[in-house]
Amino acid sequence: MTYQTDEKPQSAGRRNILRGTALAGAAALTGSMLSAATVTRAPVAPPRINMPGANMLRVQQQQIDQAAPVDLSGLERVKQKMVRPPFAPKHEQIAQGGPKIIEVELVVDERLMVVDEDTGASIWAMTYNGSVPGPLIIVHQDDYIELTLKSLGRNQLEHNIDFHAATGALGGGALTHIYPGEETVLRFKATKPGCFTYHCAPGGAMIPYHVCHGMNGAVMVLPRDGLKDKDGNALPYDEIAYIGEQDYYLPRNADGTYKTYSNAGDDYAESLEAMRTLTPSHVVFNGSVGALTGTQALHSKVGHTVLMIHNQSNRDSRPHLIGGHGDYVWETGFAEPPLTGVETWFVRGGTAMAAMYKFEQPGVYAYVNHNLIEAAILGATAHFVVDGEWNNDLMEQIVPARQSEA
Ligand SMILES: [Cu+2]
Repeated sequence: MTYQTDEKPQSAGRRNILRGTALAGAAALTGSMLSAATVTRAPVAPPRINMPGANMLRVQQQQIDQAAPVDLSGLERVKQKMVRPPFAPKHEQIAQGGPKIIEVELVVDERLMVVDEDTGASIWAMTYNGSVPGPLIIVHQDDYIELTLKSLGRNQLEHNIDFHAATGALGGGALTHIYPGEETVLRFKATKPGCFTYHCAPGGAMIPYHVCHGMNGAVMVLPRDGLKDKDGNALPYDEIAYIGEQDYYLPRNADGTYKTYSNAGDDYAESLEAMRTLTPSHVVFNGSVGALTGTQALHSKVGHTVLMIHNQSNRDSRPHLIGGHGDYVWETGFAEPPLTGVETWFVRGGTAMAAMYKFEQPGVYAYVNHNLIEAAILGATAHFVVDGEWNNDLMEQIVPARQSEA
């Protein structure tokens, strides 16, 4: 793959229209967001709470060392090129042939990102391939995912990856710890069909710290014969919208402005203090306020079916497509028939899930977290701009606004 480290940081295109003037009174920071002074980093040692003990890990390592070898030499290998969200990698909806080994590469990149242009809020994000969320991986049930995980030499912290689609060894988290400048390769079999989150999980409080700095993404494991309704009819889609919802807990100064830091990891103590409130400063889609609105809105057309994949690695959410519906919704994987005709669906924190909708009317649709405080004030809004012909049978304005006699 061609991972570029010199891409511009992600930033919001323009204001999210649902937010109105909510932040008009907030102090706007302009110019450099970085302090010019070089700050000496305090050592960041992960607390060892909630970690498996050394003895437990030794036993697991013995089990792994004694395992019988497996021969997968007969399987076809396919490289899957990762692409930036909200886009999906090239894939077949119905598997051709038998199970394959799908090779993917994720590069850990700690980078300064703008969270909200209006306030200057920023974060030293911890990313897979430079984006929040990390790239979407798509395979079919019983395929193998062979991941090369690399960490850029200029990074500061230890990272790994826990795949909820995987079986054993903390989702691979126990086998993928790497330091800056290192790489590791993990293979796992995708035995369960559905959408699954993945996230960094280096241990203890570092787990939520990394996840709340953007280090999460999704894998979609399609049934080999594609998506189906409850009667077994095929449910193909025309496009995928991959939406990663991210809750940030950004430390503030006494005057309410957001703090800035010189290096990844420098915000550790203050971030943990903010995270303990369980009250996010921002809840955004795809890394920043407005990342999927305005010039960066999602596009579709009447008659097109979109599969919306929603990832939330840390917190519950409740997406709603304003003016549309979830024709088919898979909240808990593809093994069960989908819910149908859903108004607002549910994303269990620590989950990726999928909702399918065929657009019937043109115009602008807001895709929101229907905790509307989170949508309109904290940032969780995306827009679909849909081309096509208006259908007066579905909706017609009979009387435009006029002076009432009442
Ligand atoms: Cu990490």
